Amino acid sequence: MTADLFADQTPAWQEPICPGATVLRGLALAEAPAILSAIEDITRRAPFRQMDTPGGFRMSVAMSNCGPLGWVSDRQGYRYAAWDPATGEGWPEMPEGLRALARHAAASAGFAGFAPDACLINRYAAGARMSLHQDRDEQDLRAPIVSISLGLPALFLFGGPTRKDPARRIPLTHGDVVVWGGPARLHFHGVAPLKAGEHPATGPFRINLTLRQAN
Ligand code: MD6
Ligand code: FE
Repeated sequence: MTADLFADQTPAWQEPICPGATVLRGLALAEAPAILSAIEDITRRAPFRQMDTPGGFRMSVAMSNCGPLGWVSDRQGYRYAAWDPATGEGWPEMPEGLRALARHAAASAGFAGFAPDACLINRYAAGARMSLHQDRDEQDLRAPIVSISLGLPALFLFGGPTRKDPARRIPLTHGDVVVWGGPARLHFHGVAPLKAGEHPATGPFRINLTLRQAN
């Protein structure tokens, strides 16, 4: 056998969800300890907080950000902001290793040249969930989103271009990365309520980072 026989095949650790969306199993595993330690520094300066939706609900997921821009939500709406509304300070810097990992993940999934300027950090405790939504607050929808899962496992709900499209349930575990773009960029997605548990790296939490090119 020669390697050429497999040249057009996707490696087993890359699982296509649909055109434009791919799970990269374990791609962040080696860097998970460094990422988690960076998140401790980041969230000392920009603490996790539960934001309010424009509709007046408090989100069950606690959030922070790093990078030039951060995603925020309040009664006024969803947007990207250069300052943390909780502290009035700029968001902590995006770690170079995280930026490089996201760029590598995007390229592996077919999106070369990804240059994230925002990283949303989500922390799920038992019962926390994210209802089906589209990511559409970014300027240039040609850029993909790179999503890194750490800690407790979760069920990622992946639908289609309209809210009523049936959603697939994709288990994501520690170190998995999802890349989302092209024809899937505006597909509805969410996260099922987190099951209680204990993970050696994150204790009772799931941490998800989504890196975006927001501006
Ligand atoms: C989460 N993720 O996994 C929430 N959005 O905690 C997202 O909302 C998301 O994982 C766009 C692309 C990938 C994602
Ligand atoms: Fe999203």
